[in-house]
Amino acid sequence: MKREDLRLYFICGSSNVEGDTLKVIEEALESGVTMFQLREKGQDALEGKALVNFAETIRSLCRKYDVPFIVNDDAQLAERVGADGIHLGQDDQTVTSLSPYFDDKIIGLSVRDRYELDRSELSAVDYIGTGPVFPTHSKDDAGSTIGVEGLAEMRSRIKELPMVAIGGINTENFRSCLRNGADGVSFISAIAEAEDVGQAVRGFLK
Ligand code: TZP
Ligand code: MG
Repeated sequence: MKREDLRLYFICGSSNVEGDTLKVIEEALESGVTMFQLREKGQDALEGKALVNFAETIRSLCRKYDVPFIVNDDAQLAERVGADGIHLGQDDQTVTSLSPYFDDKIIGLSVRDRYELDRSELSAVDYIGTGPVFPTHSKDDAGSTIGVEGLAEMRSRIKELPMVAIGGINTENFRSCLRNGADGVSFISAIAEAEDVGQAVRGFLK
């Protein structure tokens, strides 16, 4: 994985978008996001064959724009659709229990603070996602915010390990994340709920 891939990391599932999710994802890819994660959650989350088809379509879109395609939580799905990587949380399967498929794939892990860091096996991890930095409405159990101070502290502990910031990040506050040790910023709502997706992405790239 290239550290620069984390710069503008878009995370999305069908419940995050009011209209056509695939259209939003393609527009974001076309406009310059550098990494994409499928995070299919919630009451009406796609399942079974519909989820596989959805993931395969997104994988093809990501290939078209040469953007790494990461699947959240579901290693089986990631492997089945030929994803470029997996992102795991502290309550998901451990990074060391992944199949050999992932040996040359990108492995991301959510690590919120030093307590989670202490119990994380980082030897197999390519990057960590740290947050929520700011308040978010996209994850019910996101917990309290860590602020940019939390990012700075994490950076001092992890040394050179790539880190992406997450949670409540928008065009106003993303620079403060980069200034405090994040290699990149990730977001759901700032792009998924934007009136003009292309404009939102370009607002970060400027
Ligand atoms: N993990 C911590 S906060 C969060 C996740 C998945 C949600 C990020 O969404 P948003 O809309 O960018 O705040
Ligand atoms: Mg998870």
